[in-house]
Amino acid sequence: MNQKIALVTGATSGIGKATALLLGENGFDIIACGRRNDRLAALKDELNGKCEVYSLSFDVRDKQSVAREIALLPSNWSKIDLLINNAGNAHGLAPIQDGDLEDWDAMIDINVKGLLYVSKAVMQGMISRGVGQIINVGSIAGKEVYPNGNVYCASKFAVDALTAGMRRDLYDKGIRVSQVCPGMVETEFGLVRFKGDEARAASIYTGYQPLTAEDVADAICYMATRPAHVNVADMLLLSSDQAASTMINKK
Ligand code: NDP
Ligand code: 8X3
Repeated sequence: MNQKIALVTGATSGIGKATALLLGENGFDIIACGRRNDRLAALKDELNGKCEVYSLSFDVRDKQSVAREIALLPSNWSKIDLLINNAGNAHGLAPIQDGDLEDWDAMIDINVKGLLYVSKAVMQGMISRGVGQIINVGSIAGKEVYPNGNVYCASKFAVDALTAGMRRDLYDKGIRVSQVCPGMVETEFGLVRFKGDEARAASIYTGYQPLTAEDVADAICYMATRPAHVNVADMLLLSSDQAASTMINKK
């Protein structure tokens, strides 16, 4: 095994998958998390020969399952050095008065409570060892609210607040806490937000050059490979064609 272990949530797709692949090529063994087992198996195959991979399948909304799966890690996988809290999505894009309660629950339960459940389960070991790093995947949506973004933006503002709060509570315990906040990234995010409507999902990435999942993984890998005395606390990462949430230079 390599020397360091990274647990990546949402490793079955998009930013999480790209991050698991890149960290796996840069000195980390990977605990890959997600609900889709076929994709976890495919990721393990892709990383074969580059690093060791342990797959964990759970829904981050299920606090018992999160705690159990992480507590039951074999001893050679239990000393997690790096946690990437990436699992999350937007569900819907509607004015607040038309919002769907199921969508609201999903965004709060996955993006906020799920991040908390996973962090709680992982940070105990980091605290007892006096070392660790947690990188949360926030968003430009956690820096500025855009029309119809209401609850998704609130969930990412919560990630922004939790990142700051976790850093304040954990910095004197040897744990670096930070966040990367991407703008538009072409992943399955649009498909999830628009409930499988491929044309609508594609439309948010056309006419300009969005970020790729690999661009965000590159930023995360940079943050994760700084010397121990350096914490890249907060990184806003935008496509050069994007200046703000609602400012995209479409040609
Ligand atoms: P994807 O839809 O491609 O990936 C989402 C990942 O989250 C999947 O691996 C999915 O795995 C996992 N996930 C979703 N719900 C759950 C759940 N209930 N339990 C466990 N895992 C879950 O989107 P992105 O890669 O774009 O999104 C990753 C993160 O980046 C999110 O936090 C998102 O908010 C953030 N982000 C995305 C941006 C973008 O424009 N794409 C911009 C800024 C931030 P599975 O379904 O297998 O469980
Ligand atoms: C994803 C970016 O602008 O679609 O967090 O909310 S945005």
